[in-house]
Amino acid sequence: MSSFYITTPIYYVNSTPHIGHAYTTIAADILTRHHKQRGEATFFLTGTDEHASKVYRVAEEQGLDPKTYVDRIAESWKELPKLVDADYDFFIRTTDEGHKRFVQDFIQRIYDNGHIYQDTYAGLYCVGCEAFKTEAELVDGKCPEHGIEPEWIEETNYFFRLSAFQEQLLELYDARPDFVLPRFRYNEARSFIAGGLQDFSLSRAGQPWGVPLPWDESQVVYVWVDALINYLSALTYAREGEDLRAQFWPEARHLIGKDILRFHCVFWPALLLAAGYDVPKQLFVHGYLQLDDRKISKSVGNVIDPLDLVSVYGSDAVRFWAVRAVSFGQDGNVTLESLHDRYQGELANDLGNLVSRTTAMIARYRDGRIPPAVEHSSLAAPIEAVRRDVPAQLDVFDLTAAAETIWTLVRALNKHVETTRPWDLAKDESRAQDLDRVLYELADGLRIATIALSAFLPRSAPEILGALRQPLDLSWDNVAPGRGVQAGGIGPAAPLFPRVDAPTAAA
Ligand code: ME8
Repeated sequence: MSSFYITTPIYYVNSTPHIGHAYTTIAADILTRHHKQRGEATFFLTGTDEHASKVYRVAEEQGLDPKTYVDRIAESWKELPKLVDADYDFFIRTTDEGHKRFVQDFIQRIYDNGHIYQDTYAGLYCVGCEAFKTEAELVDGKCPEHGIEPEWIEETNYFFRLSAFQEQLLELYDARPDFVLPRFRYNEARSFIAGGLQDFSLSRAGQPWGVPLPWDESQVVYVWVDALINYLSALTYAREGEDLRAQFWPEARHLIGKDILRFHCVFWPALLLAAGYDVPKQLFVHGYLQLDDRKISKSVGNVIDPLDLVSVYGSDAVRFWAVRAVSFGQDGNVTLESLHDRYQGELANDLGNLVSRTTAMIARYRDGRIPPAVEHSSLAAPIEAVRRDVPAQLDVFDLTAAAETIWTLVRALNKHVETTRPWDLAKDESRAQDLDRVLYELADGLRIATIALSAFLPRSAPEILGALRQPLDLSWDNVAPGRGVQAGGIGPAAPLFPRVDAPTAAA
């Protein structure tokens, strides 16, 4: 059985989640559900990054000791996946004992392998990025990502010999052209490596919050190193008494936003090589959700709370909109109007009405029983496209294209209703067979579209299958024509996506 291990970034807990965080979590969940449908053993990891200086500072500002603070706020981060129906397998917190132990072991290995040395460093540190910045990276003296002035830091630290890994990383990139997707991100990472790599400080002195270095407890592990290791540490303690590394490493696919490309595409593989581990299978770097061309972020102050959207439109609609509003991988502007329009136009009208019409016609014209299967469905082409293309598109993380492939089938089904006009066929007894055929094609086509959509719409899909009295077997093998069960007892389905009045409802 093949294995599929996917991760989201572990999010900083210096504030609460916004729609940008939900975005990555939703994408990871859709991919996991889809791979599960293909019969693969899946593992979906998400969690929180708790040892950042900025987390420590927020705790201080609130007059709390950091552990009390992170324990409290971690709860609202655990709500995020639940809110969007992301069915993760493990929620890692970097303050977990199992994680801290593993981090120490991991960097001890790098130390023992001779890739760490002591040096003094002075430079500008952006607490937003939790990284040192060069003058060239600043705009008007500020970090362009966070709009804040970096602080001058001068410390004697332990350094990781990243520069020594340049050749090995280039070889890796050359040998594996799909190591990083999309291609333009691969190129970005590769040219960063080719441009020369600087050693970086792997520890911080004088900061009490973090994982102590095993060989010098006066320093803590640099938060980014601590955080990256989560992808491996989780596998060692997520399931008591089991080491999931045997099954899931190096099968990992890391899903990240473009803000953290270098850490993941350059630092992380180098750290793994230094510690004697295999590098992950693949990284996918997506773009930013923006409002008026500005990244949605806490520091810009233009956040959208996913809770507001889910409470009005439901989690399926938010998930669907997330993959359809912006081509996955690119940056894109999102608006509440676009969510409203997709909800109304695509979910309520295209899909919701199709379910209502199909079930109502089967109820009225055939006493609630799906007619016998037909040999060659008129919808064979769009069905075959779903069966063949959706897995291929999701293999390259093209969630937007996969959703569009399925929607082409949904639209074809609606068109089939309009062109065959079952209500006219029903008036003519001599056309009973034609009506049987159309009703079967609609029910079976809708069943197929629903199974394919179940990764995107995990709440609605079982409802649709239920309305069609079909078994709740989401296996991808069932995405094939003619497998519909000739079920009876079908009545007109209740509306799946009830009317929502104004897009401002969630503002
Ligand atoms: O960087 N559009 O955590 P973080 C799309 N702790 N995605 C967005 C987004 C937006 N506007 N805003 C946030 C960290 N994201 C580190 C990660 S991993 C070892 C450590 C998503 O809380 C996107 O996935 O700043 C981005 O990479 C991530 O949230 C950053 O989350």
